[in-house]
Amino acid sequence: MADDDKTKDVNSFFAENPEKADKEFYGRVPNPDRRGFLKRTGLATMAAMVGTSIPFHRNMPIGFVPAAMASEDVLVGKDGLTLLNDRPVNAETPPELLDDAITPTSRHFVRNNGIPPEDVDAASWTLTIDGFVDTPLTLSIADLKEKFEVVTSALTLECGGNGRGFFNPPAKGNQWTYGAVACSEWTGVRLKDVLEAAGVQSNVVYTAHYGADAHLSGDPAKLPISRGMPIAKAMTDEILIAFEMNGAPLHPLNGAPLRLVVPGWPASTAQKWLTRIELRDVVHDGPKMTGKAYRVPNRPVAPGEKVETEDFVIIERMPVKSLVTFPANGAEVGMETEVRGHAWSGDRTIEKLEVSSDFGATWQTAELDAPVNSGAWQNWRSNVSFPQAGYYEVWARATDSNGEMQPFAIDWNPKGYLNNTMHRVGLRVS
Ligand SMILES: Nc1nc2c(c(=O)[nH]1)N[C@H]1C(S)=C(S)[C@@H](COP(=O)(O)O)O[C@H]1N2
Ligand SMILES: [Mo]
Repeated sequence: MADDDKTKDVNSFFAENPEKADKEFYGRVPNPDRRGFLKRTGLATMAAMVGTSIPFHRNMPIGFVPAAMASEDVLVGKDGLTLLNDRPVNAETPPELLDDAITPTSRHFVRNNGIPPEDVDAASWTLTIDGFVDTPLTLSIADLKEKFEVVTSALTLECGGNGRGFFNPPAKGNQWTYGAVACSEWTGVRLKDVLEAAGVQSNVVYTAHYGADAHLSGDPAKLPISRGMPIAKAMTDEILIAFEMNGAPLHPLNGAPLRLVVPGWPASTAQKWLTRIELRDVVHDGPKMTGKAYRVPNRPVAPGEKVETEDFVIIERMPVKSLVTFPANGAEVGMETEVRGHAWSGDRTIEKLEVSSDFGATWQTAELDAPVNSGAWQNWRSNVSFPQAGYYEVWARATDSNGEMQPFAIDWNPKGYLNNTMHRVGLRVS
């Protein structure tokens, strides 16, 4: 790479060819155990990009991208998201920016495990359906639109690790707080229709999903993530192979030009940059399907307890949960205010939403809308009045159609999945 290129965007060099970028900047290939000494040219370039010298540059790990350079470039087209990691890009949405019934694309969270493909061409993109099918299919996006019914629905996607940041003892991984959840309007064809067209053979038990993103190491033989789901789930009506998000082509960070949308299950099943779905006669074993990834212990465990890998089971549905999206945490309000938000529960519906403004002593039932369609979160609102000025917390708790209610305290697990504790919002009343 030419020296003058470096001043443009260090992230794209690391994205395109991480090993080469590391060599250019640090003079050797990445080794997570060792600190790297920036080469003189690399140091000069980084200093120019952050706008001053970097006194502690000797302590920067190899492959390190200063946060000051990272935040702006990597979230083009997103608005107000909090960047948790820039390589891979992980960004969540503050709850008060999730107030819309339908989440705008600019506020849909981003959870990448690898490096997205660049300069994708929707016109030449294809999706292959193979494995145990009667007729393997390779379909363009135009084929999908022509051969199958095109449907639009609002669908909730939540990362299995949403809320991980509140675990104690802490769980490793992105420290998501509240905002790895969204409900955008997706347009596409039903996965079920496409699988039926290929002919699902009787021995099929599981799907395997493949996307076009690259592994962080740059090794083309490695996949960042490839998950799947039981065939019975795959054949449900709500799951889409989507090519539009909120009436426009998908955002590049959300899987353009084609992705799966699997409402109610960990969003890791919703493969982005989708290129292939394989039908298998055994449970899938791709990256992030095995070990402890997207798995929880098969029994309740004490906080901090060590659990053997063989005692972990694959997460299926996401649990009952709600968010307060208005007012924002820390807001000043009058003696009476509307409180509102959303609630959802895997592939169930929400029956009841209650709010408390006296630390859980009493609860009032909120007005709760039906989902706009199956797979969408439900909107709720309630007028809350306060007896006098001071500090209050508004708590929200949802109960689903199976009678399951959100807990007050975290049900701890080693990897920090499925945190569905009540959302609490602090308010100053004057
Ligand atoms: N190809 C691919 N698909 C992927 C991922 C990924 O890293 N690569 N991340 C998964 C995870 S863990 C989540 S939570 C969702 C996030 O979707 P979003 O980034 O559109 O919000 O995408 C899923 N699909
Ligand atoms: Mo995720």
